[in-house]
Amino acid sequence: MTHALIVIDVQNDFCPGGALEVPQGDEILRGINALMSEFDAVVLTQDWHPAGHSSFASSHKNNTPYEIVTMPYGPQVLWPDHCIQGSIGAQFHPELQADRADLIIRKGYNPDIDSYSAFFENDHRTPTGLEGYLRTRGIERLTMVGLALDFCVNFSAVDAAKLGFKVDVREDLCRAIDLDGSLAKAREGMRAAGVTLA
Ligand code: VGL
Ligand code: ZN
Repeated sequence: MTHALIVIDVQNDFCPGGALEVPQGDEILRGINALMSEFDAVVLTQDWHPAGHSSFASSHKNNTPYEIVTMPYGPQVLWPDHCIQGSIGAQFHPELQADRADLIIRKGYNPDIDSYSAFFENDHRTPTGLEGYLRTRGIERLTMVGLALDFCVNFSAVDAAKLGFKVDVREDLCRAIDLDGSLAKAREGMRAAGVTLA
């Protein structure tokens, strides 16, 4: 079975010292690099927001980071400004072997919709194109690693399973934000969708 490694958002802003740091986000770099040669394909995702993105608390008059607002497409956590297109924070962590990637897929570039998933924006309908790429390459099985386990890895894994891919999440090569129980909820949702947590 053709098997791809999907590396989610291993970018400076999600690592210690970054704008939206995920605790111990940099601990997974060596393990991810070591895994790359075992796969038929390696895909990296890159959170890639325009300045003033609607998911930033700074774009809303009366809100602060980590509050939840209702957007036309549903609830949305408001984040500190992060992964702004072209910024250092949006670059992959310098120790990630990004040269090994067959494809880099960017997401979150639509100013009005966030995109946690590598497959669909947060309206759960607008595709990023990743499904077509994987299918045309004959890829049926995905292993996911990266940041953050309870947001972008979670949404990507659930969407992939719903699309019919066989999905493993290597929890040891992920780190979580864990906002108000989001990690426990994410684990539950991934299991319910048929994702294997290893
Ligand atoms: C992410 C929050 C906002 C992630 C991206 O990569 O998990 N989280 N943007
Ligand atoms: Zn983001």
